[in-house]
Amino acid sequence: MEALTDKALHGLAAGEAARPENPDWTIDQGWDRYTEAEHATWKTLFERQTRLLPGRACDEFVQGMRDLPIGADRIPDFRELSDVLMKRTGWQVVAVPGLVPDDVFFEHLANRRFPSGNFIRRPQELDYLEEPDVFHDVFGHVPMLMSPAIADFIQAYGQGGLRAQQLGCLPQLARVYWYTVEFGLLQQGDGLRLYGAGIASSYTESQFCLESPSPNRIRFDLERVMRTHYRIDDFQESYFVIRDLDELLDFTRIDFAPLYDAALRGPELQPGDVLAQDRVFHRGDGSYHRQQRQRNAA
Ligand code: HBI
Ligand code: FE
Repeated sequence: MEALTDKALHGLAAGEAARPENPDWTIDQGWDRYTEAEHATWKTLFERQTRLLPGRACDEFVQGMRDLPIGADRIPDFRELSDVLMKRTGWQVVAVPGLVPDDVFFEHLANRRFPSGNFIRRPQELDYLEEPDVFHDVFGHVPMLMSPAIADFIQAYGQGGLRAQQLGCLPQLARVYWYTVEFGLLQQGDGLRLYGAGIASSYTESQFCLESPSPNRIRFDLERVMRTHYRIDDFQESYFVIRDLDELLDFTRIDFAPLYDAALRGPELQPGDVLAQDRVFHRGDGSYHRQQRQRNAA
């Protein structure tokens, strides 16, 4: 009974019948079809998130946002975003209905096309949804695609993803994406800042990731991150910190295959684990997730 679950499903989650005609899963954004209510939802999200980002988002994010045609009043038009992105880093934004199959996702990224959900979340789910909508994809990801380092890194992830699938190491590579592009922190002159799209587009987690005493903040190490499970249902228990965005460029040059071997040999780590060899910026007290576990047990 659909009414009982009250879940709107998109993309891959909506089932085979919802699969678009195009084999690459792209659709028309349908910009003219957004309703006033949908533009208003965008505005609510945009305004409250924009207030939070000074002092939290890294300089590249703020600058990217400033240089793009992204504002409060309307959901951005992907054609206008692509015009600006193309000139800066050679990327485009293409519309998809939501999550797409892994190989389709990688193929787009390898060709510098960023697949963005065209739908927007409903007012009753402003704070959390698992599916990537236009607010997460455009507000969270597109400003960072103005950075040459991230632009090259995400393309390399797409190329690496196709290879990792063949090698059977997709989980290991997906963790790298998760702990960088989605939930990454970096060191800036004046302290830690966020650059990951999952946190940049989240009202609650953009505060939690930097200010809560609960999560670990640990210096990024590629092989270590490849072994670390992540959470998709709640705030992260650990965030990984890179020195600056150029550090990501190192990973576009290396051969991942030997690293996969090392990662597969080492033990799998739980999201909250801290190791003796970790360089720890902040050792989390774990209070938030402990409370969550108690609540779930009650
Ligand atoms: N599809 N639209 C979309 N967005 C994603 O972030 C995405 C996806 N399909 C697969 C996927 N991510 C990941 O699970 C891969 O990065 C492994
Ligand atoms: Fe994302």
